[in-house]
Amino acid sequence: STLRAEIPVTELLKNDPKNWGRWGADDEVGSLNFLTQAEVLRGVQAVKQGKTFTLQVMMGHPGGDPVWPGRAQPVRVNVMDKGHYLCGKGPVFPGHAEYADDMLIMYLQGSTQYDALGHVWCDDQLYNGYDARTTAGKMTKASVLPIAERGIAGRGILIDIARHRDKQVLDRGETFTHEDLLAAAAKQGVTIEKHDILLIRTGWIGSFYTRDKTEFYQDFIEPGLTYSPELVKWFHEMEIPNLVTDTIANEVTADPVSGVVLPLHNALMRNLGVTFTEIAALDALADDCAADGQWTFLYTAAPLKVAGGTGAPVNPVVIK
Ligand code: UVW
Repeated sequence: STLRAEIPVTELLKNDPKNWGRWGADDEVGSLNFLTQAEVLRGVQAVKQGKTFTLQVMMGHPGGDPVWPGRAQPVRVNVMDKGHYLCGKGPVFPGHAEYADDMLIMYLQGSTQYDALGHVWCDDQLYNGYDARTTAGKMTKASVLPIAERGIAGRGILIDIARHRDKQVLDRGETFTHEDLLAAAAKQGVTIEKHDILLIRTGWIGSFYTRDKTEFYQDFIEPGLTYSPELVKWFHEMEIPNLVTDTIANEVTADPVSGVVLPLHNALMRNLGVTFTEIAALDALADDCAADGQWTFLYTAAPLKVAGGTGAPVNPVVIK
């Protein structure tokens, strides 16, 4: 099967750089450390028009909610509504105010989300060398909480690979590299700068809502970035703090060459501490950028503060 790795991921990545220890033995936010005050101001300088965009996919979309196979879609449950009052079961307050309540049951990666740096690992070690046993029960190292408490702000840049290839959406398993990102950026008339928050549009998530779901999830292969030592070196040298894509896993799910599944989760997230934002809604932003030619902006995100969480839902806000 295409999902059977022939070599261990650690063997594949053995010569790749790591940022472990770069920000101290206790660091849990990794490459977000690159987003200094000066970088936030560089992001603010990218604001030219005052247009705002939100990047979370809708939860409870009539076309379904895209999730990694095996995870359930978010479920919103009404707990209290007018019906309870009509049945005489609603709480009666002095003055007769009534209210509605509901709750959400979801995987923390079941919508647009930030992954904790310890979300994926290999060789029993998480980002910064933390022992993988610290994930037992709840994450006590490299959970999403330090990322959520820090918040994310900086200059964002959108690279529209689908547009670059004159497509609405990339094909299943279609790959691209950092060289393709650079070529697309050149066509867009922008330059990816050091410390940019990198947003990549493939059209994949936008296509989910109207597609047959069996077809969408077939073999669970997405389009995406592919692993290579050169790509990892580029992310390392560019000091990219945050990778945001409109796919479920931010990379082509299984490396077509080695068969290893999720090598970039290990090469970028675990080894370099690059934070991953997945399942982002980028179509409206991309349409607007294509229309006005402005592909850079202030990107901000505040994932939910989930203690011990392996990830957290988020609704990033972009200001152009
Ligand atoms: C896995 O890597 C399993 O999930 P995600 O795509 O949410 O990071």
